[in-house]
Amino acid sequence: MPAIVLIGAQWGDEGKGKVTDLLGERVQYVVRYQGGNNAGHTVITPDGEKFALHLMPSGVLTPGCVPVIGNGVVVDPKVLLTEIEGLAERGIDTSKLLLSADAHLIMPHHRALDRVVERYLGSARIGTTGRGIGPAYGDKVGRTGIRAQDLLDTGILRKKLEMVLREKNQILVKVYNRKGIDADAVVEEYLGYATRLRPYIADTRRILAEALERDETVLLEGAQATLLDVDHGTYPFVTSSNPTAGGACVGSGVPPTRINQVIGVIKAYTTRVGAGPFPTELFDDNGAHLRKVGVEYGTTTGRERRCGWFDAVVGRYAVRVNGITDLVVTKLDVLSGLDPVPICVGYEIDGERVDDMPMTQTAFHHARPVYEELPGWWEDISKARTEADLPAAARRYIERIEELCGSRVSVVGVGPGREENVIRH
Ligand code: 2SA
Ligand code: GDP
Ligand code: MG
Repeated sequence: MPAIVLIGAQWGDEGKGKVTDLLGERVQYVVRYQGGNNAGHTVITPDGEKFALHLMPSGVLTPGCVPVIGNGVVVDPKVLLTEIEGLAERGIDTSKLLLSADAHLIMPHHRALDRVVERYLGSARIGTTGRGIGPAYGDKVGRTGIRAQDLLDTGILRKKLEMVLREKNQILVKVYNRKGIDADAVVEEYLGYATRLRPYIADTRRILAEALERDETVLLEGAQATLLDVDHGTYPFVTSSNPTAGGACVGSGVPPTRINQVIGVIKAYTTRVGAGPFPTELFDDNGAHLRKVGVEYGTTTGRERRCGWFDAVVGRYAVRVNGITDLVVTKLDVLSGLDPVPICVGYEIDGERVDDMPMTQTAFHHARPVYEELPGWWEDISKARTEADLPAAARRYIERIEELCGSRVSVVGVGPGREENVIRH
């Protein structure tokens, strides 16, 4: 009966992969509903094996769980096939994967445009992952996209591609002085992928509806995060999809009335990769500590992540916009040895104290954090499994996050491993 949504509450890389994997045994389906291979979800299995998943839902690592790539995802077929092969080589069963016939495909012109537009933007660039995500969603909304189902019909694939390339090649050649893309070569390449992807292409909307009718549990796994949402994030420094809980319905076809839990994954501090405003960003030794101890480097691109203190304004906003019922605070262990630990409780914007996300982008660019200092702790907390195992200062830190964000904290991550958690509720 129930569907559970799991989302990132900040700017991404909160540890969604780990939490999805943790829930794996309680759910029958794990569905990606937006984004593409810009995502990097890390899962470490109990025997210490590390997996970095990009398109494959994190549930693939749980035997018995069906991984689903929903209609809202943009799929680079070559990347998906490489990921399937890589997992199979490591003994993971990928045969149950379902790929929505309505999912849009990332085409060579999307990747080319993503990279060239970023260069053209210069200092105004977004800092995208260069995977073609924005241009693919652009074509989807512009109704010139090519979908997984088009791989099943050579005539349609060729017709659609030729039509879209007539325009995109003009842009690549005339605006950006790049080489045009040859439609014949792309059709040939994609027909090769079609043969291999055909067994996975399915009517996932119907399959999920039937699963819910059978009282099975469906987990809708978000990629990126609330502040990267194209509608609710720090536009234009966002991704081109809707990672927020509302996007889970659109990107999977699961109706809102089926959702009975929204889990928000939030880091005990903040990171951001790519450009855009970040009020609590640190440029000092504390920032270096967070990056080093938290190993804050992009899972997909290897880029250094920007690091800063916990921002409760962002946390409160995420609780509100997603309707979060439970927070999972990850990486509390990374804060050990920092004393005091500041939390941003509000902003000062042009001389005024503000407790909520401001209405305009300009105001957010002017936001200066107002900090409250909490006492730190020095102990290694990675072996803690119950609240009583945590030092008093660490317990207080979590309670303060609950108070400031307005949601209970159900689980606290104290290490990257599946079992490295303090369960509170
Ligand atoms: P895009 O490529 O069009 O989605 O980029 C637009 C913005 O979205 C950000 N973005 C991300 N932020 C955090 N993590 C992401 N996944 C990877 C990871 C990132 C990596 O898990 O570490 O490896 O660099 C992700 N994907 C997109 C991006 O930085 C832009 O700010
Ligand atoms: P995602 O995109 O939200 O799935 O997050 P990423 O996988 O990109 O980045 C999160 C990183 O933090 C990964 O390397 C995880 O293994 C790691 N991680 C997750 N939870 C914890 C935790 O509680 N403590 C520590 N130290 N690392 C964690
Ligand atoms: Mg990530």
